[in-house]
Amino acid sequence: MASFSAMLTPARCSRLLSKQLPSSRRLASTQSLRETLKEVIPRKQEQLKKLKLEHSQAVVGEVKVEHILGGMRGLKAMLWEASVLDPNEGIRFHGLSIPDCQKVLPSAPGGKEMTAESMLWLLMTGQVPTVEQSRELSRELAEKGDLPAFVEELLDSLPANLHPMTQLGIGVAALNRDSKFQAAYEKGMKKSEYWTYTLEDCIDLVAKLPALAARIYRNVYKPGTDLAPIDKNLDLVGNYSNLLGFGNNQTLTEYLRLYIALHGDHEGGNASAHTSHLVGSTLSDPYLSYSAALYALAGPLHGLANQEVLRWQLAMQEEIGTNVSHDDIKAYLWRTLKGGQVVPGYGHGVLRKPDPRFIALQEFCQSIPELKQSSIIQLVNKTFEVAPDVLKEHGKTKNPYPNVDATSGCVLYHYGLTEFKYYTVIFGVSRALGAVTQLVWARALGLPIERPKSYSMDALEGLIKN
Ligand code: CMX
Repeated sequence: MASFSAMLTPARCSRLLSKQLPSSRRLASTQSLRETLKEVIPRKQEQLKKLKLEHSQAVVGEVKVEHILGGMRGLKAMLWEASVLDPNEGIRFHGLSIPDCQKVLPSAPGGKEMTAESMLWLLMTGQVPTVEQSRELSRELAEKGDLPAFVEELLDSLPANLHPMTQLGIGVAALNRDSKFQAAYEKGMKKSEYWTYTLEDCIDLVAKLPALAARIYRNVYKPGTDLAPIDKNLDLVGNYSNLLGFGNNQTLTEYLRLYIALHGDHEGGNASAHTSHLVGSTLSDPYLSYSAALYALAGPLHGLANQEVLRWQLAMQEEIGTNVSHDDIKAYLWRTLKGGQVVPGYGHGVLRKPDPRFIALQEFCQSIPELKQSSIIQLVNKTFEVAPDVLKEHGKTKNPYPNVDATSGCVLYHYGLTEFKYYTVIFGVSRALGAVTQLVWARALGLPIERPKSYSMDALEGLIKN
C-alpha cells in the first residue's frame, strides 16, 4: 500500500498546514481536541477513499529478496499519518521540522520548550494548537492522571529487580481493565465509532503514564519515599518531573519536556511504533497495543540504547578518565568494535546524517553554562568528534553518525537521575504520543488487520526460479 504521508513533501506539508490553519484562527481557536479531530477526520477519510479508488494499482516500489532477508529495510509498506522520516533531513511532524516545532508549539507557563501536549495535538490533528488548547489538554490529562488502586498495588507487588521496562509494560497492559474501547466493542459498537472510543483510551493512557512511570522509579530506586500528588495546574511533563522528585529543577524539567516531545514519533516502521500498529490492527485496545510496543522499545538495538550509551560512556570514563585526548577515545572505540560490539548511540535503520534530535538535545546542553561544563556531556561531545570517522573506517554501518540516544541520557545523569536502567521508561512515556496517534487514525480510517506474506527459503528459491 502506498503511504500518503510519504507523498507529502515537506514544502507541501507546510503549505497544507498553513492552509488548514490560518494564523488568525490559530490564535483564536478554543476548539477541543475531539472537535478538531471530528473536523479533520472526514477530509482524511475522503483522501483515503480517493487513493483506493483511483490509485490502488499504482506501483510505488518493488520487493527484492534483500527486503525479505534484510528486516524489510526501506520497503514502502505502511500507512502512518503523523510523521515522515527523511534519511538526510531527519524527522518532520506533519511537515514541521524539529526547529519549526520549537518555534511554533506552545510551551508550559514559565518555560520555553514545547510541551508533550502540544506535540500530541500536532501529531493527532496536523495542526498547531493555541496556547489555550494546549493548556486545556494539560488540564484534562492532569484530571485523568491518577492510577486505579489495583494498578498501584500490582506495581508495588513487583520485585524491585524486575527491569523497569518490564514493569512499565505490565502496568500499561493492566490499565486495559478500564478500556472504553473494549467495553463498547463487547456491547457491539459500530465501526464508525471505533475511533472515538480509541481516542478516549489513548487520552487516558497518556494521562496515566507519568504516575505509572514515576511509581516504578519510586519503587525500584527510592522505596519508602512519598509520591507527590498530581498537580492539576501542571502540564504532563511538569507533573512527571515532580513525581520523579525533580520538580524543583527547572532545567531538568525543561529538558524532559524537549526530550519527550522529540521522541514522540519517528514515523511508523521503527520496532515500537510498528508493534503498536500491528497489535492495534487486531482491534486489541490501546493499552494492550502500547504495552506490546514497550517490549519492542526495551531491546538494546532500539530504545534500550540510551541506557547502553550511558553504561558504555561511564565504562569509558572509568577506563581512560575524563581529561582524555581524541586518540584515547579512538582507541576505546576500536576496542569496542574489535570486541564484536556495536557502538551504542551510533547508526540508524533510516537516517544517514546526524540525527536532528541529537542536535536539538546538544543545543540545549550548549545553551546552559553548567551543562557545558559537565564532564559526562563533554565526553559525549568528544566521542561525537571522533566516532563517525572510526565507524567509517570500520566500514560496516551505513550510518556512522549519532542517533538521539548518543546524548539523551547525559543530562539526566548530570542532574542526578543516574539510574540509567530507567532511561528507556522515559522514552516509553514519550513514544506513546506517536503510537496512540496512529491507533486513533488507524481506526478512523478503518485500516485492516496487518497480514504480510512470508516465505520459507525453499519457497523463496522457487519464486526466484519462476
Ligand atoms: N557500531 C558497530 N557496528 C554497527 C553500528 C554501530 N553503532 N551500527 C551498525 N553496525 C553494523 C551492524 O551491526 C551491521 O553489521 P553486520 O553486517 O555484521 O550485521 C552493519 O553495521 C550494517 O548495519 P546497518 O545497515 O548500518 O544498520 P541496521 O539498520 O541494521 O541497524 C541499528 C540499525 C540502529 C540497530 C544499528 O546501527 C545499531 O545497532 N546501533 C547501535 C544501537 C543503537 O544506537 N540503537 C538506537 C537506534 C535508535 C533507536 O531506534 O532508538
